Amino acid sequence: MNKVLLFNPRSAASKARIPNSILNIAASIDGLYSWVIVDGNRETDPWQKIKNYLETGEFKYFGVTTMPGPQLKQAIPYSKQTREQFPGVTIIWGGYFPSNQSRVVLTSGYVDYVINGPGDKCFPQLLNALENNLPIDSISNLIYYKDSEIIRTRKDEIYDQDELAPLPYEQLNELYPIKQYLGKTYLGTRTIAYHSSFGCPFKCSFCAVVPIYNARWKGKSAANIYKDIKFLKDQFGGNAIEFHDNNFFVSEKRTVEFSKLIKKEKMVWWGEGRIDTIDRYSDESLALMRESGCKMIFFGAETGNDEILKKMDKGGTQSSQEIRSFAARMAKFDIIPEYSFVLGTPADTPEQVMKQIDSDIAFIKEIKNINPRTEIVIYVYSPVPTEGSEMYNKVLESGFRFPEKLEDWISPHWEKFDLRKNPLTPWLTPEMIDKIKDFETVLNGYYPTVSDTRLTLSKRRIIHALATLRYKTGIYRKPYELKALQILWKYRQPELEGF
Ligand code: B12
Ligand code: SF4
Repeated sequence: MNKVLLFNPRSAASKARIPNSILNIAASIDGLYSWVIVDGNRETDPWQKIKNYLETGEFKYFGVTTMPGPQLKQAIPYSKQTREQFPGVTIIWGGYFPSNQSRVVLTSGYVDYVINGPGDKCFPQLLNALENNLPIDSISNLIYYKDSEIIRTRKDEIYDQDELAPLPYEQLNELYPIKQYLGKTYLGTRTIAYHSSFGCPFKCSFCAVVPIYNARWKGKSAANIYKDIKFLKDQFGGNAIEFHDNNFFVSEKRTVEFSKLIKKEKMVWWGEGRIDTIDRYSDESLALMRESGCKMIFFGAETGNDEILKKMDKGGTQSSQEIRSFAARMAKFDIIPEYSFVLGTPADTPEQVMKQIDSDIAFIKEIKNINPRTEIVIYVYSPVPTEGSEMYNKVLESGFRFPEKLEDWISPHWEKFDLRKNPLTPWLTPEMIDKIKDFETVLNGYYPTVSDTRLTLSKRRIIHALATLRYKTGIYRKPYELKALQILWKYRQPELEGF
């Protein structure tokens, strides 16, 4: 039987996390096919390792997961080299990038199939069809080229998460000791990365989750999450959890059940949620969550402008007023709200864009006044192709286009665009980007993030004092003195590196 080589390209400069995307895919074929994982986060020369495996002649399938950004820097050249040096190997890509950018991926000539969204059923079915020369057009969640036409097969509903195969942690541990995946973070000394649900019930117009899951969400039961976490705690010493779900908190019932189970384990945990969803939780639920170890929650606050919130199609009830009052409510329960904002959204005139940036800066400062422990994460708006939305049409009208060749995604300026740090969006002038960045530097100086465990109290005091005048007077321009300190102290940015 032909073997399967699964590859997780490097995604983080340090702190490798459990590679959940590729591990889920390994689970889907475990017991059916022999597989190995090459984790780019754990290899100094992943290509050499891939090549060694392929040279055995035993591997016929090369499966690659990739999100936009730095993972493409290995996904693209290694797939290309595989095609050139091992033309008999079938190359299959999955994950957020190929699902949302399938055309550019398939026209590269070195990716044969794209898995569109969850691969749990589609991947084993595709391998079975290829192994046995069966037709593939009835397999769901697949995108491929046929007679110079892109074929997208039907999309399955999200699967019942409790019915999926268990994650093969033990096999992973043989390839890469799991202990080394449990890194030191703000949450604990051995932090587990766990993904407990797929999709999201909302349809924000800028979000890459929407085209894939179309406002659907399904989560594992609290009992099953607990079972995995307990295993990772007992076997490998995990003592904190970061949930990587797009929206962990959709079901209050599930959150409460999980909190009750995890409480006795004394583990600190973190996840991503919606302000309006969690604001509907009862006081008892919030108190229980905190008691059970929930120390911080990440929220997409996005902006203080109600008009723009509407355009972003946040759905639900999120308003600027709720963003404010919720920051205060979280303080009562001692849960740190980590609010992310998206600055630089398109508008009709440059003056309006700039005015909006100014008003978001003022809003962020207001939130900090209401609850100074609120952690602020700032992104510069960069569009994802959620076709048909008002925002997306505006982006196209402004002349914006995505790259047409796969390799262009790893050119230096597009890479920055992926990181949402320096988008090539026509409505943003360098002056606007500078204003956002300079404010971010001053804000991070005045309120250093608690999630940077390397920043000592004295360093915090020094940078806070240095930033005070700028923060209070609103003179953010060219804060070189703060930038120098941040570089010197390797100030970390949660938006790029996670915890
Ligand atoms: C963890 C994570 C990170 C970590 C990476 C950790 C690691 N693995 O080492 C860090 C913090 C470094 C990171 C950074 C970034 N990330 Co990130 N990240 C995630 C997150 C939260 C979880 C990924 C995960 O493990 N999912 C769990 C698995 C099980 O789900 P999955 O990946 O969807 O896999 C399923 C299918 O997609 C498919 N599949 C996936 N891969 C493959 C491969 C094969 C062969 C097959 C057959 C199928 C298949 O089958 C799987 C099982 O059903 C996702 C959001 C999310 N909830 O998924 C964002 C997400 C993928 N990240 C995103 C982005 C944009 C980034 C950044 C580029 C920018 C940023 N500021 O966030 C940076 C830079 C990336 C980099 N350095 O390369 C976006 C992608 C959006 C888009 N436009 O496509 C997401 C969706 C977050 C979001 N909602 O905006 N990220
Ligand atoms: S709530 Fe979050 S995950 Fe859900 S659609 Fe909006 S941005 Fe995406």
